[in-house]
This record gives sequence, structure tokens and C-alpha cells, in this order.
Amino acid sequence: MRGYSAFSLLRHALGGHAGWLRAIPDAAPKPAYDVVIIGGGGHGLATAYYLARQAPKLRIALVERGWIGGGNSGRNTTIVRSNYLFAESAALYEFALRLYEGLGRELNYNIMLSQRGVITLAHSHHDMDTIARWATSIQMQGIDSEVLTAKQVHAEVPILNTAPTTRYPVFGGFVQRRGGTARHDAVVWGYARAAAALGVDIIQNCEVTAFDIAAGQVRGIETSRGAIRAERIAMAVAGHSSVLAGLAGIRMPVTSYCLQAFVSEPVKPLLDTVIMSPGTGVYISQSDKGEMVIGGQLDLYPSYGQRGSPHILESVAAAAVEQYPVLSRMRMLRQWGGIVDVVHDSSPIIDRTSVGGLYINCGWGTGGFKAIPAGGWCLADLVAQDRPGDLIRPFGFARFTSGALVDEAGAAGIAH
Ligand code: FAD
Ligand code: PYC
Repeated sequence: MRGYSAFSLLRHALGGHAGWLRAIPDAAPKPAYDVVIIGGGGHGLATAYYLARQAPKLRIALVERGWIGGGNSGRNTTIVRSNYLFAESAALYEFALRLYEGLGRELNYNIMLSQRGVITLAHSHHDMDTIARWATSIQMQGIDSEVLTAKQVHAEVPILNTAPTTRYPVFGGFVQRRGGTARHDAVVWGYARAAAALGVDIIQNCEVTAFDIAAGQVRGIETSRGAIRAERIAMAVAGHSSVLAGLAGIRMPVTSYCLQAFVSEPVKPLLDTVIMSPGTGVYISQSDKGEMVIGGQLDLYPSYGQRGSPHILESVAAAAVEQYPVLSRMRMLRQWGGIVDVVHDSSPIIDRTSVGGLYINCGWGTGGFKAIPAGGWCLADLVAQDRPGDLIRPFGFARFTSGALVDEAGAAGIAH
């Protein structure tokens, strides 16, 4: 509410809502910057903020082809957690969760972080064995994680069908109590406002159409609003990473798929945690508005269609109703999809590219919302130092030739 007194709030409200200050100034492109960031999702905006904070003298622009948050950052189901299997990932996602824990205060923006816990279900003895290994591994990284018996799961989630005769019996699970949800568009707007306040030009409706590359070094970009010169350019364009990198002649080890989700009509509070069921692919939480937020597995064919196909909706709805019979008479309000870029080890790529001065952050697949603060922080550091820091070294291109993959398929939440 910076810039408004109680009196001026009342005057604006009663005066036809004319003359409000823009929370985020709409900048026009200048001919040249020191750094251009492509992609106005959470990762791009967080990069802009942390870079401007770290190097205040740099002239920085962020270009977004549509509106900020119009990509996956505004389409996701807002789950945050750091319960990954391997030490490399646990360090990265835990860094993100810690930054989230202080983010509302840091940005002076309510990101509605709700650490209501994330429970992962086991539907067989085999799942229970996997979960025991997973939870122990997470504890060994110093991250909170508890194994739950079936009885404990039932006590925490009374609406879950835990009858032994059900199609998806519940053998137990594990919980990360510091996990939960955060408001996705508030994260986007909070970073955007803070970056703009540090002098970053945030340029919307500006699509990058080509790169200017000479002698293996990037010199600038062509956009739908003209050419912009810059010797350092960072890409954070999620589902379009291979398209954009392709414009620079780089072939990415990434496949793009649609991931769908849907929400119900709002109802009174009936679920106060987040539940994920890797076995059925269904996950569910209840938003602060009361809507049941439900998602499932990827549409398993490569696509750039942001709608998805009905067979996934049908199978997710069927499994959701089986697991939560209370949902069966509810009306669904909205369905949508987003394009996620998946790497075959289900881990991100944050690295320099083969073109000098060109950097990339991508490959978060179905799970990059929770990573936004870390992804932005690490990409900013990479651009500033022109070398990968310790946190992202395992997540570079070198792993595809060395074979040192970080295979997080099991912890990705959604099968891929
Ligand atoms: P985006 O937010 O997609 O931003 C990239 C931006 O780049 C877009 O705005 C796009 O318009 C822009 N762009 C593309 N091409 C160009 C161009 N040529 N020029 C200029 N701009 C361009 N993750 C979780 O951690 N938890 C979840 O619960 C979760 N649920 C999900 C549910 C769904 C249905 C989906 C689709 C994803 C989910 N994810 C989740 C994944 C998460 O949303 C993404 O990993 C994350 O938002 C990626 O952020 P980003 O900033 O990299 O990309
Ligand atoms: O990464 O936790 C996750 C997630 C849940 C649903 C989609 N992604």
C-alpha cells in the first residue's frame, strides 16, 4: 500500500477507480542494456530482482511476450516443498523454501505462504518401502520429513477413503510439514514490483524472435518491438526453452508436454493440507477461496497446446472421486493447461550455453514453482559471475555427457 493514505484509498474507491498508481510500471524497450532477461514468469522476474540487488549499476531489462505470470507461473497448483531424494536437489529446493519463508517480508508483498504440510501417500507395501527410504534420505539432508502410518494419515485427512477394500488402499505416507502452498500470482507480482523498484525495465507484449550472435558471442535480440542490444542475455521461458534456444542454434535435451489442472466450486473448509498420490497421479489441496484444486499426470505426448486433452481429466476425476468420495457431487469450475519442459532426469538445467553471454534456466518440468526463489537467485549469480555457483554445478549441461544425472523422477510429484 506504499503511496496511499487511508483517505486516498477511500477517494480512489469512490472516484471510479481512476488514477491509481501502477504497482508495476510498464516500460518501453530502450536500444541497449547490460543484461536482458527473457521470460516474465517467476524465474525470470526473480532473476531480475536478485541481479538488480546484487549489481545495482547494471542496466537490466526483462522482456515478456505476453503479460507477466501468463505462463506456468500463473497456471500452477502452487505447491511448495523441498522433499527431494538426492543431496544436490534437496540443497537447491531447500534453499528455495527458505527464501520463500522470508519472501513476503523481503518483498513487502503478501505471497500467502501457507505451510499446511504436504502428505505423499503410499498405496502398497512397495510404496511404503520407497517412502521409508525417501523420508530417511530427506532427513539426512537436514530437511523435515516424517513417515505416517495409515491410521495417522486417516486422522490427518478424514475425507480420504482409507477403507482396506478401496481401489487405492492407503498403506501410509510421509509428510513435510514445512511444505504447503503460496499464492502464485503474488509471487510473480511481488518480484516484479521489487525488481522495478530497483530500476529494472519490465517490458510486456515483447516477443523475442531472433538472436544477434557474432563470433560465438551474443550481441542482442530481435523482438516484436524492435532490436535490443545486450552482451548478456538470460533465458527463463519454461515450456518454450527449446524453441527459444533453437533460435540461437542450441539443441536442448528437453521435451515439452501439457500439464492440466482444474478447480471446483468453492466450499467450506474440508481439507487443511496438501495430498499427493504418486500411485494414482492425483493431487489435491483446498484454496483459501474454498475451491478444491486438483491435478494429475502429464498429457503424455509432446505438445504446445495449452489446453490438454479430455482423457487425462477423465482419469484424474475418476481417481479423485475414488479417493475422496465427498467430491463426487461437486461441480468443476475451471480447467486449464500449461506447457512444461521436461528433462529426462526430471531435474532443471541452469548453466551457460555454447553461445558466449547466453545463459539458460529451464527444465523444471512439473515442479518449478517451488523453486522460483532459488532458480532466480542462481541464474542472477551465474549472469553476474559468468560461472556456475556450487548449488547449480550439478545441474549444468555437463551431466548429459558425463552421465552424472540427478534422477529425481520419483520426487517430481507428477510422474514424468
Ligand atoms: P513461466 O512462468 O512459464 O514463464 C516463462 C515466460 O516466458 C512465459 O510468461 C512466456 O510467455 C515467456 N516467453 C516464452 N517465449 C518467449 C519469447 N519468445 N519472448 C518473450 N517471452 C517468452 N510447480 C510446483 O513447484 N508446484 C506445483 O504445484 C506446480 N503445479 C503445476 C501445475 C500445472 C498445471 C502446471 C502447468 C505447472 C505446475 N508447476 C508446479 C510447474 C511450474 O508452474 C513451472 O515449473 C514454473 O512456473 C516455471 O516458471 P518459469 O518462470 O520458468 O516459466
Ligand atoms: O512439484 O509438488 C510439485 C507438484 C505438484 C503438482 C504439480 N507439481
